[in-house]
Parts: sequence; C-alpha cells; structure tokens
Amino acid sequence: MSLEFLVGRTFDNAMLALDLKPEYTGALKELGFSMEDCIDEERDAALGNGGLGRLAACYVDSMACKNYPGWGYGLRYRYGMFQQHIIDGYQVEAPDCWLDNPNPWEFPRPDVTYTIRFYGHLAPHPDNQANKKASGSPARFKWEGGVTYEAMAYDMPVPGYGTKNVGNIRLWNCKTNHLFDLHAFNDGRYHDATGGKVEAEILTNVLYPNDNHNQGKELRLKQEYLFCSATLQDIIARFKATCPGRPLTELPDMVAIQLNDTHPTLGIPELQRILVDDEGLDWDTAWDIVTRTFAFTNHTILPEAMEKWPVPMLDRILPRHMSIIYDINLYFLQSVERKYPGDADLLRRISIIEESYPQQVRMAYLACVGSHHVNGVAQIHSQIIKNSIFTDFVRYYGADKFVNKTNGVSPRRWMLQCNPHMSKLITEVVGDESWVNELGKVKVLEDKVNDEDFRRRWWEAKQRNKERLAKFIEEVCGIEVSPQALFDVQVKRIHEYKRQLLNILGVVHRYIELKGMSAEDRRQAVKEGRVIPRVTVFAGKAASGYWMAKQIIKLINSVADVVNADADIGDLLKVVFIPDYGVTVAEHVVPASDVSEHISTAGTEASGTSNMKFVMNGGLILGTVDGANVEIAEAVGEDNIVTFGVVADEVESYRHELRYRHISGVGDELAKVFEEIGAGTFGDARVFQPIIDSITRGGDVYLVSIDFPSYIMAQRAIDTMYLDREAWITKSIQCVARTSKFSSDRSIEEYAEEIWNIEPHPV
Ligand code: DL6
Repeated sequence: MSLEFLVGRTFDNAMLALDLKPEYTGALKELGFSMEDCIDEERDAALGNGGLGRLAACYVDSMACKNYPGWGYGLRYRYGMFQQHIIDGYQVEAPDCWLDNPNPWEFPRPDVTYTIRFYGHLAPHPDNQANKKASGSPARFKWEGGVTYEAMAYDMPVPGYGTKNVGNIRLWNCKTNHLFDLHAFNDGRYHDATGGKVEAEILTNVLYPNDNHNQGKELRLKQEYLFCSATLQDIIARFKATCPGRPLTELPDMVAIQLNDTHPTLGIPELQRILVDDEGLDWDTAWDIVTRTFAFTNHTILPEAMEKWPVPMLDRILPRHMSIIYDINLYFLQSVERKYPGDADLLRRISIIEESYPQQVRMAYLACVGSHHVNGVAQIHSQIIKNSIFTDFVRYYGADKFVNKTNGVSPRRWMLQCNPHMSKLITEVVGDESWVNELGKVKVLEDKVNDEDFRRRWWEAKQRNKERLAKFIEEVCGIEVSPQALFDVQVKRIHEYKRQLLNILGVVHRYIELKGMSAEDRRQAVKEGRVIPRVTVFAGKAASGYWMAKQIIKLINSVADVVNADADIGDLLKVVFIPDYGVTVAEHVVPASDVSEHISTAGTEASGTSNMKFVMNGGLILGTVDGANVEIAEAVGEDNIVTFGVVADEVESYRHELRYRHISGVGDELAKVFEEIGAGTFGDARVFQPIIDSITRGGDVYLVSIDFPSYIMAQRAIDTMYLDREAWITKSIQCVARTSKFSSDRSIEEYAEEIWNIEPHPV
C-alpha cells in the first residue's frame, strides 16, 4: 500500500518487457514515424514526489519480473506532481494535467467500487450485548450517518520482462454516489445541487507535493482514509472470492500487506473495524489477524516528516477509527505495564497517543504496534531507527521484529531502457540479455577490465550518453556544454538536508579560483591537468511551500547565469539547472554522469536510490557516509567512490556546538564564497542573505560549514582521478560489475522470503 507510485512512462518499458521494440520500431518507420518521437509523446505518470514513490514503482516491476503474486495499491491523482518552470531563476509551479487526454495504460473497473464513509456517529451494534458478555472485549459498533463517497478502481498493468506475469497497480478514484441533489436544485440552490460531486472529486484531485515533510492537512487525512478503506475492502472481497468458505482467520496465510511509510497506516484500524464491526469477529481474534497481516517500512527519521494527526480532527472525521486506536493503545500500554511495572515515563514515551495539546496520534507508533515486522531501507538507517524513534519498542518487542531491507532499483528501467549503449556491451559479454533479470551476471564484466577494445567501447558508450544529454540541455535550457568535460550531477528533490547548497557553494569556490588565475595560467593549468573542465548539473523540485529550498534554486540559477556568460571561463565551468525533473528527465541524466553527488548530512538520508542508479550506469559517486552510500562503498570498493564529511555519530555534537556558537566563523574558504555572494557578483545580495544566515546565524543545522573543507578536498580528488582516464575506465567498469546487490529484484526477494512468506508463482 503506497500513497505514491512514480511510474513515469510506460510505452518503452512495456515494449522492452514484451520484446516487441524492434518490430514496433520497424512498423512505425514504414508508417513514416520515428520511434523516439513516438516515445516522447507520452506524459509521465508522476503520482509521487521522489524516492519513496519511485521505489514503489520499481518494486511492482520486480514482483512482476520475479513472478511474485503481488499488486500495488494507490490513488489515481487527477493532477500528479506539479510541473516546474524556472522564471527569472525562481521555481514556478503549474498543474500536471496528465489525464487531460485519455490514458491508454489504465483499465477502468466500474465493477470494483466501494463506499467510503466520513464523519457520522457510532451506534451500538444489535449484537453488542451478547458479544461483549461472551468475550469481554470492546463493543461492536455501527458507524452511521456522515457522508459517503465511492472509490472506483483503475488498473495499471505492469508487464514483467521475460515472463508472462503481469503486475498490477490498482489506483482509486473518488466520486460521490449523490451525483445530483434534486431538492437543492428545485430550491434554486444550483451550486449546492452538484456540490457533493465537486467535493468528492477534490479528494483524489491532487498529490500533496511534500517530500519528507508532513503538512497535517485535513484533505490529506481524508485521502489517506479513502485509500485505506477502499484497499482493505478490496483485499477482503478478493480473499472471499478466491478462497470461498475459508474463515477470515486464514487471511494472514493468504495475504501480506506492506505499508510504504506511515501514509497508509489507517489501514490497521480499518481492517480491525471491518473484522469486528462488519464481520462480527471478537476483538482479540481480529487483532491477531491484523498484526499477522501488516508489515511496515519506515523511510525517514526527519522530525518534520513524522506523521501525527490531531485527535480532535481524527475523532471528527473518523470517529470509529479514533475509538479503535484508543483501544489498541489501551491494550498495548497495559501489556507494556505488565512487562515493566511502574515505569510511567516509558508509558508516556511509548504511547500511540502523544499527550500534547491537542493530543496527537503518532502514526509511526501505530504502524509499529499493528505490524509483525518493521524495516528501514538501508543498513545504517535500520540501525538508526532502532536507536532512535523505535528504541523503546525494540526493548519491548525484542530486536527480531526490526529488520533491514536495503532499497533497490529496477535494472529494466535504470539500465536496459535508459542506457541502450552500455546494455548492448553487457549483453555481449554475458552472452544474452538474461542479466536484466539476474543482475548478478554482470560480475563477468570484471573479466573485461583489461580488454583494450572493450574499454574503448565502454568509454565511447558513456561519451554517447553525454552527447545525448548535452543535446537535451541545449534544447531545454539553451546552454551549450562540452561532452568532453567532466559531468558532475546532483538530481533529486531540493531539500536542505540533501545539501544542494553545499554543491553550489563549491561551484562558487571553483569559480573564484578560476577567476583568480590569469588567462595564461588557466591555459597552462588545463594543459597540465590542474584544471578539469566541468559541467555541474542540477535538477529537482522544491515543495511549493518550502521557501528556503526555493531560494536555493534561485541561487543555483543566478550562479549559472553569471558563470555561463563569463568569457574568461568558457568551457572550464558550466552550471545547468534542468527544469521539471521527473522520471523521464532522470532517464536522460543517469546514464550520462561521470560523477553524481549524494551529499546529505550524515544520518539524514534514509537510503537514496538514485545513488544506485548512477553506479549501475558506470558513474562514480561523491557522497557522505549516509544511507545506501555506505553499502555501495562496500560493494564497489573504497577506491571506486569518494566519501567525505562527518559521520552520523558526530552530527549531534557538532549541532550542539554550532547552536551555542562554540564554533565561530565558517572557515576561510567558505568565508570567501560568502563575500563573493555578498558583493553582488550573482545579483542582488539581499536575496541570498537568508541562505547565508541559515549557516552563520541559524545554527547551520545541516553542517554545511563543517563539511565544506572536506567537500572541496573531495572535489579536488575527483579532478585528479579523472585525469587518469585509464584508471577511471577501470573504476567505471568495476562499479557496474559490482552493483548487483542494488537491483530491486534482490530487495523484493528479501521481502518475499523474510517478511511476506510468499513464493514465485509463474503464469
Ligand atoms: O526509501 C525510499 C526513499 C529513500 O531512498 C530516501 O532516502 C528517503 O528520503 C525517502 N523518504 C521519504 C519519506 N517521505 N515521507 N514521509 O520520501 O524514501
């Protein structure tokens, strides 16, 4: 269950999966069309913000390819992730009207429609007395009144590569069952006559554009519940249809539900409600079914991303669920109290209800209590959650409930589809295309590391990808870049913790150094390899309400304007911000990187997945000791990655020092950069002052000033490494040969075996 699926385009992926691309290309040619143009006509299905949504899409792909009987459930947003325009250097949002034309990749299922209730009141169930007397468990209720909407299913097929299995993403669309209020119409209240319809449509209208940030909006809560209720009703209906006569106590033997972060956590009280109120099971039997069915993936520890819903809001919109959550919490706390008698502080800390004003429901805790397993998404992250947000739960439940499932990405989309040149070479070495479903086979590339001809062709493949990206940059941004330069890219959501700021300040530092040389010095330095021509590429969206992130975009574009127009600098440094980053733009960028940056403050990035995509395409990583970078370093070897910066364990003490100003100043090199910005070199300095203040006066929460010197050194190390082209090619080949761990097939196999207890089931 995932509120986000960042699918991107389907056409190319489907042709490759069905091995139809050559025939289709030939047929289109006969008709006078080019396949590339045709592919470019498709709009991205952008039903997600970033890594979390793209991960869900990769996982459905892997389930299909590996023949696991699994579906994705999500919402069919009318407007997906907003389109980003850059105007005068600033991000400007426009709606993503991806459904304005009919979507050929979906099957409407009008027969699969469920009623979803909001508001209303609780009435005792007629069976209540008997039930309560018999079991002593909480009462059964009838939830009545309020408003009801209808959720209708749309299925998006996901064909598996090299198999007849087809995965499915079932997306819910909301409509009302009161299409027209004739009474209101007859009273002359024309607007009210269709008001219900309008409000219902609003529910699945728009994806909330927040990545790692919880806004706490009422409409979002309703979206989450609509999603959970429709999905749970559907799962029960499918269980009854496919296992006729079998009792619901067998549901966990037939069904496993994975919660993609806390967003679908209302599924837990919803299943309990269905089992107790609709199906008439007693509380304990129902709760046993629930806790054997759900498992929960945590994707972040950023406090601002933690979902909490105010009790009064939940109580008003979902009164039955609030009462169920109270009961879940009561039984949980009673059992904690039995294990650790008299520890009132533990009960306060571990309670699903936070005793703030107003009280809040801690969704991560509810997800943890209602699930049989909780997992993080990279080794370091899984360890961090055990030592931080879930530390009391680890003590209570024992460590076995808390596991790691390192993320992965689909080699179909992120190698075969986006990088045909490199894929062709791999296929040649492996002997066939089977590596696409069995990525371990790319290991044989190691045998080719000393093969002259292969090395030359490997380098050429990367060059062709860089040429393609250069052409794309010229078309989209109007900036000419040299494919001979080192391509250094950072493409991901714009967020202070991801530190695009560190990167652009590093670019300014480089610019100052270049400007400080005479023209002759520069020529000589290039000749001697002391200066490596560079193209620094940025792309990413900022949440529409995230002011600081939007200012960082403005800074990047302002620096780009000045640097790119500077005739002294020419091809030695170019800065590009590609607008409207999404899956399709990523497919252009990922195969073309020499270096990609994954430079979050240590301990803040749960995993990252683009880091995996870049290494799989023969690009080196410049990264901090964070998220999946750690495991990538282990896999490719310390020589094939450049790391820098403080480690996670040190972050808190640096923050403390910075907060209380025990560390003064920001270091000479960063001070020079701030002076240059302050002098107005990149436009009105007042615009950028708040960014500088966030470091010099705001406590520098993300430790930009602390990591800046080591970042500059790491960038120098990369320049030196790139000079030695032969060594670089070796590293690039080894990166690809050693990345099989990061296939989403491996992740899915782990989920299947260790959490879901399911086996492949080929059609
Ligand atoms: O697990 C997928 C992805 C990770 O790779 C990123 O490191 C992490 O930031 C992201 N988390 C979120 C959390 N959003 N919420 N809530 O997007 O998940």
